[in-house]
Amino acid sequence: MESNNTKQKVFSGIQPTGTFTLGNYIGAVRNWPLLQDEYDCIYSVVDQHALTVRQDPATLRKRTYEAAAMLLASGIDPDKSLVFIQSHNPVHSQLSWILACNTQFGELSRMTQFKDKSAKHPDNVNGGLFTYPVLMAADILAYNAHQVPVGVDQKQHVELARNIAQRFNANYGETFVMPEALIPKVGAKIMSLQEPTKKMSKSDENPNAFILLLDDEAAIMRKFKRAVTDSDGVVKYDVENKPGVSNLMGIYNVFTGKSFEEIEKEFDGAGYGVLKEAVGSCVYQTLKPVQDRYNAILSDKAYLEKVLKEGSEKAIAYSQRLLNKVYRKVGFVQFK
Ligand code: ATP
Ligand code: LTN
Repeated sequence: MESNNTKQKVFSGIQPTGTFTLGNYIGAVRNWPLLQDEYDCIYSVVDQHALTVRQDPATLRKRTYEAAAMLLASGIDPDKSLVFIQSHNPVHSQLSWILACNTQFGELSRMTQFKDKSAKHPDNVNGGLFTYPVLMAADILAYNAHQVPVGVDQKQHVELARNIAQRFNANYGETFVMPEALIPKVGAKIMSLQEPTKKMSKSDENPNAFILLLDDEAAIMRKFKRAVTDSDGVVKYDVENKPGVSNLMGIYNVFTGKSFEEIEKEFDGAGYGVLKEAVGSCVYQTLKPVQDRYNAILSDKAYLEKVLKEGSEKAIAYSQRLLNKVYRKVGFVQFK
């Protein structure tokens, strides 16, 4: 990433809370490499965000490397984009404090992810979980990112980042670019294979509910075979009345490029078993090369560490300048 060119910036992050799911891939990660020619892209493994839920330290460390390897395996090219670990750049937390002082308690209380996660972990409703979206706003605003490619569940957080940026700009003068959520037209919310009205999530207790990017062929085929559909046996795209079948069709559409009409025709009279097998097989075909690249990258720790080091050095240099500007604007005495 060259800091002196005029390309707009893209920022996105993913938590190292487990192996990525097909939902993470379709809704977010798969789209990230597609932006690297048009934009200066900055992608981060957001380990600080992961800490809002209790983590085993050794597992978190391992998953952080794995997440970085998966980003590279998915097509992010470190010669074009920055890939780094969030905690390696202190600017995120430094900016986060300033932004927190410009965010209202009421705004944070309205965040649905906070409500969901505090209901899920009632014994650990910590301050970090509450201020999570402020750190996310800092991630985005620290690079003056124009576009933030995410799944639809993160739209509310990006909107909050916009509100914070707008408020700061109004109080202190033009400082931050107004970021926009870049949400894919299809696949912005891949549903659980077991409860198709719920988002597919890597932290689901039922492993049949999600496809992991590292699942082998047998696991992929088995999970699709067991996917919950309905009883009328007609392959038709109707999210409201046929959420399970529509979810499978959405996945098939993303990987084959076939329209819903074409898919309906292809499986006319065939029944769900045939559809499930076709979906499983195209998912496996797509994931196999990603898995192979992932294994190669993960086994070359020196390469991975080099990429992450270079990524964080550039990320620090870029965001530090913005932080200096923010410090000046709010009235902090310059450190000499
Ligand atoms: P967790 O289950 O630990 O809360 P998660 O699976 O929701 O995690 P995140 O790390 O929070 O994953 O999300 C990374 C990116 O993947 C975000 O941009 C998010 O919008 C996207 N994403 C997550 N789940 C889905 C899904 N089911 N469909 C589409 N996009 C998704
Ligand atoms: N909150 C996001 C992860 C995330 C992110 C970001 C996404 C942290 N910081 C900045 C986009 C931009 C999530 O839970 N998926």
